[in-house]
Amino acid sequence: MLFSCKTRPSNSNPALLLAPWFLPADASAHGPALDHHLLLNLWIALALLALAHLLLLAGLLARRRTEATNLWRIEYLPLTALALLFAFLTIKAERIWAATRYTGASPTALQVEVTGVQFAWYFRYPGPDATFGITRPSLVAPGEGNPLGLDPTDPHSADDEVSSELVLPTNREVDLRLNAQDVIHGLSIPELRLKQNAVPGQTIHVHFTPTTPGTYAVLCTQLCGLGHYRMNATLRVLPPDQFANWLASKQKAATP
Ligand SMILES: [Cu+2]
Repeated sequence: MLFSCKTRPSNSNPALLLAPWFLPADASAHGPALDHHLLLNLWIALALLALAHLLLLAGLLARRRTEATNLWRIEYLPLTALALLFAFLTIKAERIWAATRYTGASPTALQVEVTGVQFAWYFRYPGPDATFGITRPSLVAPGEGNPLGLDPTDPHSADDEVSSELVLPTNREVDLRLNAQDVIHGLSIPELRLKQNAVPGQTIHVHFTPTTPGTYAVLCTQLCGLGHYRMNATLRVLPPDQFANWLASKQKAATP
């Protein structure tokens, strides 16, 4: 299935051939800081490239000198400055990234479980009891409508909602817990500036706040098997009232 993604231009407009040169639209609260840091890295790399060529030219034109004191000035000082610059960029990048990964979500964040399986994504909402029901690998039966192996004897699983599309409200923090059933999959939502592997046997949390309503592609970025190319899903970011209506309609449909 091909996605229609609001933020990605269609190929029918020749003026948009340059579109791949730009970043996708930003739809999450942490995105602008990441974009800013990426641009800072690119500008610094460009400046260093220009400086290196100027120094190379100056070195070719200058008369050759062999004094040992020059070694500090032309070699060790720039090396030290570069090491400090790259350390600063790395620490800043790590902090921006860690904010979505290691700091922990607020207790009021919306809980959503994401499971990667060859070759689909499933999204589970805990329901009114706010607790995910137990899943068992032996109960996994996609053909019978139980792709995650929900245990029907666990009372918490009765109100769990499993969906093949990810639907989230705007301006509310989301705590995603990532699982994989078989091999390593890579959850990627470019517009949310989100990319995290889903690893079998582990539950990995990432948290973020969607800001812009729209329809976005959910991709798999790990080569996870022959059907990897078709492992994708849709994310819909809705205003809070529309999200509440969507969730209520899912729950109503599930009630016998
Ligand atoms: Cu995959």
